[in-house]
Amino acid sequence: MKILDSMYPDEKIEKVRENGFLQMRAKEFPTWCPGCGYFGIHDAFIKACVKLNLKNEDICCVSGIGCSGRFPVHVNVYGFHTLHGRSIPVACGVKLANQALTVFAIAGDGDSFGIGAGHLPHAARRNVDVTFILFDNSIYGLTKGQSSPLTPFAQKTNSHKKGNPDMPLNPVKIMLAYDTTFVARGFAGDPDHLVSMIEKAVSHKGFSFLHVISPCVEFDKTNYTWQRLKDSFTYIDEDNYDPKDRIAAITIGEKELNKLGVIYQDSDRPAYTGTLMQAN
Ligand SMILES: Cc1ncc(C[n+]2csc(CCOP(=O)(O)OP(=O)(O)O)c2C)c(N)n1
Ligand code: SF4
Ligand SMILES: [Mg+2]
Repeated sequence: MKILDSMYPDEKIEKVRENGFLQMRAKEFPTWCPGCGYFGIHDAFIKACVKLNLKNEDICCVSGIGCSGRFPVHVNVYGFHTLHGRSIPVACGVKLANQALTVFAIAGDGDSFGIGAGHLPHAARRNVDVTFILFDNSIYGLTKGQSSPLTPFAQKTNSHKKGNPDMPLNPVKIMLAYDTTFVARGFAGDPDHLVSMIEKAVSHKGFSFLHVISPCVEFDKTNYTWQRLKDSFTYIDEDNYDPKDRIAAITIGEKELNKLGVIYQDSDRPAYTGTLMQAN
C-alpha cells in the first residue's frame, strides 16, 4: 500500500515518520472537534498497530455512522464506512471472507447499543475474531447531542432538555452476559494504557470488546468531561487479578464503572473460524 505524504502540522513529523506511525495516518487531518477524545483513540490505535508489527494492508477498519464512523477515513488501512449500526456484522463478514486480515469494528455508543444492538450477541456467541472498539462518549455526537442508550439518567441533552428520562445501559455488563471472550476498558485520555488494551484485544483469538470512554467536548458539558474524568480512573492490578474469574469480572462490570484494564478473558473457546471448520 502506498505511503501517503502527510499534511499534518506536526513539528516533530520526522520523529513520527521514523517511528513508523506516519504511514498509518491518513493524508487528511481528522475532522473531529479540537479536544475530542477520538484523537486519543486514533493515536493509540496507530501506536498499537505499529507495535503489533501490522502492515497497512494487514488491517481493515469497519465503522458505522457517527463522528466515530469517520475513523476508517483517518487511518491509512483498508476501511468500510457502513450504515448506522452495521459495523459488527460487516466486520464479521470481512473476517470470514479474509481470515488473514486483522479486523476492527468501530462503533459509537448510539451505533452499537442503539440501532446496532441486535448484532452484538451473535458476534459474541460465534466468537468471530474481530476487535470491537466502542467509542463511548455517551451521546449522539454527529447528530448534535441527543441522548444515547448510554447517556446517564437525568442528564440534560439536546433531545431531553429537562433531563434524560431513560436509564443507561451498562455495556461491560451486557457484553459479559453475552459470554464475550475478551472484555476490557480504556480511556481516551490515557493513550499509553489504551495502546496496551488494543494490543491485548487484537492478540486475543476470538471476539474482543474494548470499551473506550471518550469525551465529546461539544455536546456533553457535564458527564464525560476531561475535567471530571481525568482523576476518576483506577487500574486493574494485573498481578493480583485473574481475568478468567467470571464473578470478579461481573463485579467490576456491575460496580466499578471507572476501572480500566482487562476485565475478562476466556482463551479456551475456539474462534468462529475454527468452530465453523469443525462443524463442517
Ligand atoms: C438508519 C439511521 N438512523 C439514524 C441515523 C442518524 N444518525 C447518524 S449518526 C447517529 C448517532 C451517532 O451517535 P453515536 O453512534 O454515539 O456516534 P458518535 O457520533 O457519538 O461518535 C444517528 C442517530 C442514520 N444515519 N441512519
Ligand atoms: S461532536 Fe463530539 S464526538 Fe463529534 S467530533 Fe465533536 S467532540 Fe468529537
Ligand atoms: Mg456517541
